[in-house]
Amino acid sequence: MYLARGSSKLMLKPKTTQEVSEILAYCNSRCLAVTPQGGNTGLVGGSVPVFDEIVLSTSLMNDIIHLDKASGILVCQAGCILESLSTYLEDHDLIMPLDLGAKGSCQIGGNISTNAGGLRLLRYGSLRGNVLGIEAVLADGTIIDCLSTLRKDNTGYDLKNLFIGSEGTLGVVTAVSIQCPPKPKAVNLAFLGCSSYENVLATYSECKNNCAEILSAFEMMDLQSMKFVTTNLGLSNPLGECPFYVVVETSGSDAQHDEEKLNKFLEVVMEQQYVMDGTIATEPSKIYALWQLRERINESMMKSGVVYKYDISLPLDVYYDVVIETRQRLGDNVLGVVGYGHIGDGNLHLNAVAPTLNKTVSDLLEPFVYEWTAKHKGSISAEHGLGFNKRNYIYYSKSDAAVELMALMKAKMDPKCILNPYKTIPVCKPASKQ
Ligand code: 2HG
Ligand code: ZN
Repeated sequence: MYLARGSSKLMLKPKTTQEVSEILAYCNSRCLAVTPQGGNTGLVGGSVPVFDEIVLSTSLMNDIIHLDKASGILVCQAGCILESLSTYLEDHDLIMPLDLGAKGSCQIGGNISTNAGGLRLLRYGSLRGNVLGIEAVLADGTIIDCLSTLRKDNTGYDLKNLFIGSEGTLGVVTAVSIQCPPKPKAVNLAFLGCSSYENVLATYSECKNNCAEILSAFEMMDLQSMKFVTTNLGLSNPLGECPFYVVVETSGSDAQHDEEKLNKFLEVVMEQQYVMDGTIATEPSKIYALWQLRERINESMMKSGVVYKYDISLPLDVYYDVVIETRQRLGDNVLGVVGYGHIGDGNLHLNAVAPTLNKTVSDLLEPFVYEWTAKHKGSISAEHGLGFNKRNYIYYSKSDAAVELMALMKAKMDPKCILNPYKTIPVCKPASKQ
């Protein structure tokens, strides 16, 4: 559901950090609001100019600055497209520590500004661990050079973490240094069908028992998700109809060793009847085709109308209950309620699909989903951020004191509130509009 539609009249496309600095210094002096924009692939309206904000696009800032092949540390400008970085690194036997469905157009600066999660977080951890340094420009044009390429640096406050995940509200990320893991020599994928959510969890436990050190992704999608990708995108389901599907990816350095481990795991889960059907892929084209089923769920639902999107973290024992309850609550008011996500990270994508925007549906969903999530000690935004659409719900996941401290930091770093106003922090207006 896209609640944020932009109406900016001006987009600036700087090429250098110096140009970003000059733009912001000017805008700050004139109280002109600015919305930083990368690939504009976010799902919470974080890169949308809500009123007449000037769009500051990083799309021309796409130079690779340096790669240290021995350490795998890459330094590049913020506008590099994630997939282009992956392609570049592959030639050096390295990979990016993150991978997302939007890789073809999202930019690394946007990934960092939103602390994007994605499909590899289970293996490599969040960007907060992989990003070693950041260069950012503050609202008044000051350039903060924290572009360290060191794995260890305990001097003072870790300022780079202020810019990671703050959605361009504290500064514009202009360059980044990131630790890139070696490219795995062997990748295997198992696409499995389970008869119940309990069996999905049992499969996950067995997978960790048997494949822990080679496990690179463990994703879940329910039958409703499968129906959307097959019906709306024409993708084919390699298995029979199962209530749940899981994607298990292993990445290692020894094909034979990895296959043995995966086979052992599959033997156990089939024998225990945790898994009712499955297929394995080692061929890159088959792996790609199977990943499409999971990666394109978001796109498939949009073809049916309006999608009400929730991206929540939950303890695994209640992870899928919210889908069942939401489905019961919405009944025939919607075309479907879909649950899928990065189950290995406790991150569920709960989506409700309706033919058009509908107040009855919105009222049934909110605050229900947020209250449910808070009651079960989850987060109302696991990986997509708050942006414009979710900023007012921050209180379901953070205390008043924490939000107050965030607002103080925002006020200190951007006193005129020119940087990405109306995003992340509840009620944040540019000085010119107050
Ligand atoms: C994914 O994991 C993305 O596919 C999109 O984060 C999630 O559609 C969504 O809500
Ligand atoms: Zn996701």
